[in-house]
Amino acid sequence: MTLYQPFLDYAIALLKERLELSPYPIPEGFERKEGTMGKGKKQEEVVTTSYGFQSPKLRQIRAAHVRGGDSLQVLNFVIFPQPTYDLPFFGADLVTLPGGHLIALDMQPLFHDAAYQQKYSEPILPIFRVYQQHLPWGGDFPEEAKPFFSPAFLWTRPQETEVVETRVLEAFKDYLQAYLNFVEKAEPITNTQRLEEILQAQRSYIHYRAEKDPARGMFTRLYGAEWTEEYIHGFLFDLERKLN
Ligand code: DBV
Repeated sequence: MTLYQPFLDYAIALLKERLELSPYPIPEGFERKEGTMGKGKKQEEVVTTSYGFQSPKLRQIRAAHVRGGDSLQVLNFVIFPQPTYDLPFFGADLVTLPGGHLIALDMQPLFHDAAYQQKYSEPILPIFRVYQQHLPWGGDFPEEAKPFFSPAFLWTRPQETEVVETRVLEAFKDYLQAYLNFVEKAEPITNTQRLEEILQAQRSYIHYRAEKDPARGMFTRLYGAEWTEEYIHGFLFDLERKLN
């Protein structure tokens, strides 16, 4: 069992229980990829597996799971709603590197006005506050990424693996449940101007994430530039291509 497997198992089970789930296509060659990291005795097999689902309100639910031994584990799990809803993105970036753990968990907002925050951030703040007591702010992160996070952004760098296995897992479960409550309640947007704004906000989020993907370096070293760019634009952040 690897560190983030219980997160993935929980998420898939909960999604199946609460949504009308169907598969989301994973382009050929990206379901599973193997490579090696390091040299000599320190060489380590690294396996990346991908998961994709969709539901009537959620355009793409996808996960990338990287397993490369105790000092390289990643679960990047994102939900992209249909752009006919004003729902935020569910974003989890759970990363373990030789230097330690790095946890980002949020309902990433499309807008920052008071009404939007009241609808999609305030209900999460009580959960956020509970976990924040034990999962302190993780410090510096890219200034230009700030517009993409909500006031309930849980950003932390736990020292202990046990904290990831317990509190971070609990936080992940609570955030995902709360997100699915939003999904359940969401009504389609009909105002054409609002629909245009939603699409614009989705595009700019996905463009940013594809452009600045912090995993680009790691994937390029493991699997080469061609595979990596195709994985990023053809699966991880694929909205632009799907609109064409
Ligand atoms: N991050 C991804 C995807 C990953 C992934 C698709 C499949 O968006 C992994 C893999 N994140 C990943 C890795 C690292 C980080 C770091 C491997 C470590 C990079 C390194 O140190 O070599 C949140 N993720 C980070 C960082 C932040 C985030 C702030 C550290 C700072 C940095 O290196 O940029 N999640 C990340 C982010 C957004 C988000 C910037 C923006 C909207 O949702």
